[in-house]
Amino acid sequence: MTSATSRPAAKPGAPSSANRPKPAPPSGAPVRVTGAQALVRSLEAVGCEVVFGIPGGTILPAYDPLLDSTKVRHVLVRHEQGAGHAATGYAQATGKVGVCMATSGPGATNLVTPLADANMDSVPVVAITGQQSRQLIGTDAFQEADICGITLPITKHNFLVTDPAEIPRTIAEAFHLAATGRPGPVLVDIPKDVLQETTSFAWPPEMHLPGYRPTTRPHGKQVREAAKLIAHARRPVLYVGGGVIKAQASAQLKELAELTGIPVVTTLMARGAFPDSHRQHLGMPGMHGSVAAVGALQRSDLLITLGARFDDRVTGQLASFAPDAQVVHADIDPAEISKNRKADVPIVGDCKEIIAELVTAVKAEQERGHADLTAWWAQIDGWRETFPAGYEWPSDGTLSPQYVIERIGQLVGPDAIYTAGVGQHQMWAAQFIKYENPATWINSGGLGTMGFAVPAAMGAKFGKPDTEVWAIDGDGCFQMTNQELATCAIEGAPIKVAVINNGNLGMVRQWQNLFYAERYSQTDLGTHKHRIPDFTLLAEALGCAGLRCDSREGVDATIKRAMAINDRPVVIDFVVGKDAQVWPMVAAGKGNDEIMAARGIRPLFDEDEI
Ligand SMILES: Cc1cc2nc3c(=O)[nH]c(=O)nc-3n(C[C@H](O)[C@H](O)[C@H](O)COP(=O)(O)OP(=O)(O)OC[C@H]3O[C@@H](n4cnc5c(N)ncnc54)[C@H](O)[C@@H]3O)c2cc1C
Ligand SMILES: Cc1ncc(C[n+]2csc(CCOP(=O)(O)OP(=O)(O)O)c2C)c(N)n1
Repeated sequence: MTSATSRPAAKPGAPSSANRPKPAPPSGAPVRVTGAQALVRSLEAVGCEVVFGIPGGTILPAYDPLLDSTKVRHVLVRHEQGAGHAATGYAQATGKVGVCMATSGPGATNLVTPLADANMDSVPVVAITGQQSRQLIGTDAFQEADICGITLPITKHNFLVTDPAEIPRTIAEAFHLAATGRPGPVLVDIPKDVLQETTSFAWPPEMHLPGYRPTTRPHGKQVREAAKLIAHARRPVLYVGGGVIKAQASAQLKELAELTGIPVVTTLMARGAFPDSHRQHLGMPGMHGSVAAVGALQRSDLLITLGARFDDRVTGQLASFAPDAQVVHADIDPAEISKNRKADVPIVGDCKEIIAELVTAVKAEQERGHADLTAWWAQIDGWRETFPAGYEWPSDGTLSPQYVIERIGQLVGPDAIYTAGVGQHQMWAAQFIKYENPATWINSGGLGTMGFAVPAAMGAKFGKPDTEVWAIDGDGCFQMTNQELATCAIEGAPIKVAVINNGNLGMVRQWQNLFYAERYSQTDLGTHKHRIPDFTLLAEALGCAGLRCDSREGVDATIKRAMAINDRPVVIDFVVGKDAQVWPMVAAGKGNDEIMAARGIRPLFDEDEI
């Protein structure tokens, strides 16, 4: 939980200039407007460019003035879950706040999954929901749901607005809360009669967020302590997380890494924060991480943890994780520090500022000498040589899913944005596409939300219309949210979707293969046997181009055909084998020492190797 998760303060406090939103038009003397008009004007004033949503009874008053806005574009999605993930994709691609809107009751509850998803992955999203009129709240009125109560544990903050005069301030605060400190989702619930009532509107409003002062500048003493450890550690690792991308600190990270020569690992949420082509990059740690990344963390004597949160998919069994390592932990959210692993040197602040200050402090420390990392690199290079990333071609002659994903990465290149669903295809997209730039890999890490890829790609495309956007999806995931392709086709978002169609809920099947004696309970989707649905026909029906490929020879030509179609979205049905597995793997609940480089090889690390 973030430290900022609390109910809004009831009493106004003294506004601070740091808290005040940047002045933006319209400004000047108050004007008489409806609450709905105040909402749209406020969205314009905070710089909101696009809202993903669906109208309905209680939010309808807001949709009327939205029709006249020349600054805010509304994208009519097909399902509110799509609106929420699109807002997340937009936010992850642009670094700005993503916005979604829904009516009360089912519209609002359909946003619950994307809000939980954004909360887990620290994504700045503002959700605006209609609510039943004030006098009906608590009466089980039509489409009434206590969305503030429901989303309290899965938002950074939420508001129920009971006075139309409060709308500008609430929107300003919602955007400020979503984007600052540890980013996260904020929900603003507005009763219908509050939207209809007349009020006066003036911008900028004064914000009242007493107690909300995220620390961005690190403490100098802690930075110097960390620098001392960094300069003298013999087996250090830069353990880089999604916070480095949120802080837009890739340049600072590269400087620190090159200054110290320390190996770098990037979590699933940090792929792209450090170039994959860089010699010091060992890849992803964790359950499906590279052997070198897992090994380096495990044998490290110092983890320099930057915007990462010691997630269980990374640590494996916590008690045996990196047993000899001291820990420097830098995070903007103090609640993360020592949450899972005790920090020896905690540093609270923004990663950009922290890393920049670390560079200065390490330079000063290095003048007094520093450790030789030659032996450490020799050990790491040994792992890299013995266990390079790779995969075997299926023996039954079917198409290799890893090959398809690898070729997409190679042909489309590192300037594109890639999104993924959840499952085997997601892990292969993390392993076999080479990321060189931050914010080019967008996925659902913390919640692991199937169906994320297509709507997130749609949101990313609206945020970055000139960038090629590819959704790498599974056939299971695709069947959860593919209807947003109709939105993409109608609204002009020509994304590409590569459905890695193995006919199965592949990741679950892999676990059944390994841990449930090959008893495949309810994981065969039947798509291979019956071609139901036929993804190419479905694509055409949704206004997209539909392509199919089931042979190695056809892969490059099909990807190139898709790249050449830019007047509508493209769906490629890549029919692949069902038996491919994601390797390496640390089984759930096991220690990282038991990493399996491939089936049957365990444990990897012997005592005498330490
Ligand atoms: C099927 C599946 C398999 C997975 N396997 C793996 C795996 O093998 N390896 C792996 O790494 N993950 C894996 N994951 C993802 C995993 O569940 C976690 O989502 C992920 O490891 C968390 O990444 P992170 O530690 O970088 O934290 P994030 O969730 O990205 O959190 C970012 C941290 O940075 C902080 N922060 C935010 N902004 C700033 C700022 N400006 N300055 C400083 N700090 C900031 C936040 O407070 C937070 O603590 C898997 C997920 C799925 C669905
Ligand atoms: C909404 C949701 N339901 C269930 C799961 C559990 N789950 C994780 S991966 C997976 C299978 C995904 O199948 P598919 O999309 O075909 O991808 P593949 O693993 O085959 O690449 C399932 C069911 C989940 N993560 N999210």
